Amino acid sequence: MPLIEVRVPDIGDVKDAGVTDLLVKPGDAISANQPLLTLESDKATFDVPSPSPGTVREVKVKAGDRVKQGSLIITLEQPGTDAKPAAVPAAAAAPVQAPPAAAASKVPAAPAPSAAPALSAAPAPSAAPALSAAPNHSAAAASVATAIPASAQASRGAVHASPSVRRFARELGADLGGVTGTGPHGRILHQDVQQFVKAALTGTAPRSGGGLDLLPWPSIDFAAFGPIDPKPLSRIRKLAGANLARNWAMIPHVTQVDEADITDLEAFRVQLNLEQGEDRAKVTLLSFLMKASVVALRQFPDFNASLDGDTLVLKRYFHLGFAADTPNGLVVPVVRDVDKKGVLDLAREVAGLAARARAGKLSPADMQGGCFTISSLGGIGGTAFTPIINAPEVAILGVSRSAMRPQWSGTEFRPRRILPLSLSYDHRVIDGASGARFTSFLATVLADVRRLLL
Ligand code: CAO
Repeated sequence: MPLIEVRVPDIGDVKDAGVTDLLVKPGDAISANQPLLTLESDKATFDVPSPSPGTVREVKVKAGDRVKQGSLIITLEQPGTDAKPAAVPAAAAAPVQAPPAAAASKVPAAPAPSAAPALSAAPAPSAAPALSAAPNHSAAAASVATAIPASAQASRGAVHASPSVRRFARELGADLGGVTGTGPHGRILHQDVQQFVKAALTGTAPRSGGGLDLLPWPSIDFAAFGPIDPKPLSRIRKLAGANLARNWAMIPHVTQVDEADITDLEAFRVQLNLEQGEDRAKVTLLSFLMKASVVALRQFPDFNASLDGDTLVLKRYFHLGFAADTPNGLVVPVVRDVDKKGVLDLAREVAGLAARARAGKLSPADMQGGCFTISSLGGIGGTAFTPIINAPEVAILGVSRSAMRPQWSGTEFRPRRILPLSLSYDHRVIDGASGARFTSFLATVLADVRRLLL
């Protein structure tokens, strides 16, 4: 039987990742593309699939190990004649989850991993930038995380806990540095984390006085009021929720609303679509919004930036994320170099990325390197909303449904198509006046497509 060595494939700009779950063991007969293990970095969680069918001979990693591209995962016996082990990277990693923070990174875009057989049943919601309500866990997490003084957390040193306990603590936002382990040799157990969270939520844990000092999350027996159906949050939603809660709590954001007259733009877009051939993707407003956003980002460079401590990192590239609704939650694919692409190219790329997002086939690289995000709910409805900034970006543009409205021209009311804009921005970086100037400028660009050329 030929023996192959299966190694961690190209995982984009993720330097190393922890093994959270081993999904196979020696002796298992596995099929091509079957997930072998789950890796988790600070940006994403991935299943690493098998490149081919066979029988697992040895598993070379264990839960809790750190691995990087090229690390040996398993040896695999393949049907056939005897041969020396050959090294084979696993099939491209299939993202299970990439938190919002993954959508923009300080590191320039990594090359996309080779075409990924789609393995994970779940698509890769990298972000839910505009959700306005954080899941319960995340809200609880904020309380827990702030209940323990940072100095106390730092002084604890290395903690002893199994990966499942570490994951449990992460999901609850509990810092293990503050948990007292009651297991052998001070090992932290599940119940220790539960106890820690309870203490934090009931206000009996030590406090620094500098935290959010929130009320404990209400604990209610809902079944006492009627029949209920408990539905556990998916792992994706819990991780994305934790990122949303952090972004919501840590970024002092303001949402500026405005309106753009897109009557002429819409006429041009409809005309373009009438002319389009079979091979061309339908041009939606989103492509124009991307182009217009680049014009505005050039005009207001502080919006095309990230905060790094006390430094504002201004970016000279224009990679734009867009929130895409998928059956398993939101993802934010990133279109690179929007400034260098035409509206038709963008339409094709957005359609391709959105289709892959819905099929769960986005790679980590597809969701990295973003500078600014557009969350368009225009196809669905609404008049305004408050998008949550996709950290470490400093602004996000929310777009609601356009509608025909009477506009006063000075002498008469005229029917015009009006598009509502909702821009959330980080007030540490952007002043209110700049926020209003940005949306006003954007509205001017959208009102006259010729300005896209400038
Ligand atoms: N006003 C009115 N109609 C709009 C519109 C707007 N602002 N934006 C899009 N539409 C129309 C489109 O023209 C299209 O109409 P037709 O089918 O008649 O041509 C229809 O709505 C559907 O468009 P679409 O959604 O297929 O295409 P899109 O390029 O506008 O959007 C994508 C692509 C991937 C962004 C979108 O499908 C999607 O997933 N949107 C949801 C994003 C989301 O959930 N954001 C919230 C995130 S935070 O909670």
